[in-house]
Amino acid sequence: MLTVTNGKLTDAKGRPVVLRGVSTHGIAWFPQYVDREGFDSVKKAGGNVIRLAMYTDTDNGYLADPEGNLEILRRGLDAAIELDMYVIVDWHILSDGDPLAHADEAVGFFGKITEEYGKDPHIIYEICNEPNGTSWQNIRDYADKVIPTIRKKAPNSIIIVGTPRYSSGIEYPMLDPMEYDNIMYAYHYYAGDHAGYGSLIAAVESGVPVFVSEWGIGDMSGRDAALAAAKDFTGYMKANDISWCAWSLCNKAEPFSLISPDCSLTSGWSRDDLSDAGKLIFSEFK
Ligand code: IDC
Repeated sequence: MLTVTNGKLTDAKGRPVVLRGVSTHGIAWFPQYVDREGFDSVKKAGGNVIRLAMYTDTDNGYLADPEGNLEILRRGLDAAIELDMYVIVDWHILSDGDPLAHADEAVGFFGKITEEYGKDPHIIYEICNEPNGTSWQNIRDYADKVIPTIRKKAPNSIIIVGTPRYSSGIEYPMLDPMEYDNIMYAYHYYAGDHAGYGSLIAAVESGVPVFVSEWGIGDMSGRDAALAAAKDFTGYMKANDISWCAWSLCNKAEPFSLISPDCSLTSGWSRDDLSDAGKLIFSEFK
């Protein structure tokens, strides 16, 4: 069972624990990667956490197809549990920038999932991927609805709370933290696209519990610069015991994908099957 001690993720005895792994792409769009064998390949490479990104208000996300999404989500949870990996249930808001917009549905969803899985120590709850165009107060109000719901059946599980500006606003919880135990705040970063991570450094130095639940390797500044920025970022996280998941485990032709677009394998990848982002990220798990 994980816990948060003095701003760090730790085991029950207070020893630091670092999780490193991958985020799926949207589970409804790339369900073939929600796969026990694929997760096992991540584990064999040294990864110990999988994030299941379940979009809410985008295309065939949860709001449009709750049962279809739940089925894929449960498959992913069961696979990760069987492999003894940690697994993040990600309520992936994005186009619905204000988490309050679908707070009732979120309460229903987290109530159901914790009813089914609340006792399992592998599960981490991420309650709002990337709030945007909204305030810290709204995120707080949302958290006050969803966290008590989760706590009924998962009293001590780790809960990750998204921050303003697409989970880059880590200064908000630094200045105005929430009053719950065992919560962490999300910081998201796209190497090569975002200009540094100074606010993360400031937050970590002041003891804010941060989970980098999503980061990726972009290409706005060119490939070499992005890969160099990624290497620097993993080095910083390693030195500071920060847990992370990389976006994303799929072969979609976009810069962050970890699998090469011409590889259709969903597990058992060789190094050549990985994209340049994938090669870097798979070598940083250990
Ligand atoms: C992107 C996917 C892309 C998809 C889009 C949908 O990579 O294929 O079309 O979402 O809106 C985030 C988000 C994450 C994004 C990702 C890359 O959490 O959903 O995925 N990103 O743009 N924040 C920063 C970058």
